[in-house]
Amino acid sequence: MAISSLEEARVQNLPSSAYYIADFITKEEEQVLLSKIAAAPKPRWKQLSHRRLQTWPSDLTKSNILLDSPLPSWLLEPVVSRLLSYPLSAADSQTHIFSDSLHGWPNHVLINEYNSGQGIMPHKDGDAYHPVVCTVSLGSSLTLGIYGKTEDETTNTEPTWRILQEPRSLLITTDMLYKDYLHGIAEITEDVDLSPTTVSNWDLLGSPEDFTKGRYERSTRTSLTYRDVIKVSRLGSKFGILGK
Ligand SMILES: O=C(O)CCC(=O)C(=O)O
Repeated sequence: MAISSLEEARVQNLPSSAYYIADFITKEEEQVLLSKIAAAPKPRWKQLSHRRLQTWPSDLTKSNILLDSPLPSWLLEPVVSRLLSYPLSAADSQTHIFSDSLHGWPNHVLINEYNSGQGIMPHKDGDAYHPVVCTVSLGSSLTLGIYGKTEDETTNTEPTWRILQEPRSLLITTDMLYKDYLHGIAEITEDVDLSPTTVSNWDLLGSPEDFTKGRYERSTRTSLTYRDVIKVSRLGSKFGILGK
């Protein structure tokens, strides 16, 4: 989707803020990313009970410190340069989504692979990161659930809102949505009850015709989540911070 500022991609009907850009990358770029991910040495994958995970450039230490190391070029181009090229608003062409983060761009990427039926429990991403997550989806669509609070301030067990993420799309979550709400992916093989009233970003979808039956059968979906880790150690390896 060609946009001149992120404001045009803002997801309405959600706590602030989420932005959704369909066709953020091309099919060819999606294939290159999938082949780079597949080519990573096997020990790069961490098998979790309901998904598998690669962490680039490395895991954080127990104190949430990133040992300084650049992201590989295939994770930077084209995703990061394209991401930073979108102004936040048309009125200010100099300010992008990472302008007020400490390092000014993402320094960390988690790659999650979900087979059909797999997902991730509702959670918050916490304060190790600047409160912006940029997610590029590959391979399959699925819905991300956002969990609101009930009147007695407990978290709902069912998602209050759902964001449909198509392959090649970019989703940015930030502000209150990042800090105050849980997000998760249900462990189901098919997303159902999909419609303009039940999907928050329906108006921004690239291929709404794929969902007109109101259902979508999932296949393997891979996500790349880009974040800026706040604490970075340039001396980490020298002084043995790793593992402490
Ligand atoms: O795969 C996704 O889109 C969500 C991943 C996620 O929730 C996380 O890494 O914290």
